[in-house]
Amino acid sequence: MNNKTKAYNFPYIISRFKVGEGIFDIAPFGSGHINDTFLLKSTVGDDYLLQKINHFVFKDIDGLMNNMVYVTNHLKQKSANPQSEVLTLIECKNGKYYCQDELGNYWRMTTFLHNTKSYDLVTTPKQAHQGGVAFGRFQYLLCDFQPGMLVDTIPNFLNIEKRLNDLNETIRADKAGRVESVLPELDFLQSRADSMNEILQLGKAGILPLRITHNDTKFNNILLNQKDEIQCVIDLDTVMPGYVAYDFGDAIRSIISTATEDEKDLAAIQLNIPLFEAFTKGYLSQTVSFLTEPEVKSLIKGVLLLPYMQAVRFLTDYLNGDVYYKIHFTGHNLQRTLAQMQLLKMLETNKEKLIGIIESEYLSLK
Ligand code: ADP
Ligand code: GN1
Ligand code: MG
Repeated sequence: MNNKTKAYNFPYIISRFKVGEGIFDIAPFGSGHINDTFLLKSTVGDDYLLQKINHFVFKDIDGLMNNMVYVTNHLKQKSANPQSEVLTLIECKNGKYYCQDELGNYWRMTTFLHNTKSYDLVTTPKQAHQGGVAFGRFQYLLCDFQPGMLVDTIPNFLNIEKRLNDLNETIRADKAGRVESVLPELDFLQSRADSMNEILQLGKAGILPLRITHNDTKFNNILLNQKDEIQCVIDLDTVMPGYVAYDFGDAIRSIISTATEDEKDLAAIQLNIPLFEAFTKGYLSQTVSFLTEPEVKSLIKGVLLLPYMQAVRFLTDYLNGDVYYKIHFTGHNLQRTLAQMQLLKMLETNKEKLIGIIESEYLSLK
């Protein structure tokens, strides 16, 4: 056991779930920034994934878990292989799908999907194409879902106006005394603030419809099988009403870059255009039947907005003293900010080329 696993009373936590009397090896798992994830490897039976849900980030755990139950049930009804293609929540002895430990932490468990991989960095067009199919199909399958069933697990999660207001408040408070050191970055973000409002405005004007979207389509939120084919969309914490361009843009943010989201060497952040093409082809193959023309036109806006919004969020957290995202060293959130800004610059330079790719893929499928 390392320090992280020693911190919790796992025998008690596991005993709250309907998983039988197994003996488990427990180890931290994955590279998510929000929840604490552990692999429970059984010496005798099934393996599970146990997660401590970040209660600082998700204030309404009951609402969050109800969303997850509704969404997974809906997806399972439509799947030929519901056990392996959709997350399976394990029920607790209290009849709910989450429980609390003696410290007040919230826990949930899913079956562990074997022989799957998630990637922090995409390297092949096949992976990118499968990512496009995965997130496009996810939106398609949720097209007929009753939006009123879902709560907003984080209100205004991808609302850029709100994110910029938060940044401005954080600058005023300057809790960590770091504002002086990031003035050029603040100028960079401020100079683009107006143009980043377009999706919100089109939404408010009724031109872009709200749909059920994933809202956290970083590539490591899908599991691919050993052949690098899509198996399962995971991390369903933020599935709620949103604009399709958000999902498209956040996936591209994590796919098109030749470096990871926190790359220190900014020169290493280049665009891998074939991966953009492959993702776009996969995504449109699943969504062309329902996307409106304004939505297709909005995709490029999402491609620019999501790295921008991520830079705003990382910088806000840096200025707040690193209270939201997990960090691995002092300055990690600033390094992430700089990498997202660099990616945005590259995307701005190549915007017309990317628009051309979206248009020609769309026309070829329509
Ligand atoms: P976070 O909110 O912290 O990002 P995730 O739900 O994305 O948490 O899980 C973190 C990582 O754990 C994922 O990137 C993936 O590698 C792995 N993972 C999550 N669920 C499963 C599962 N059911 N089976 C196998 N691996 C999983
Ligand atoms: C967080 O949980 P994870 O690591 O998949 C964050 C996303 C960010 C992402 C940046 C609930 O996602 O919004 O885009 O980090 N999730 C939440 O890597 O804030
Ligand atoms: Mg995740």
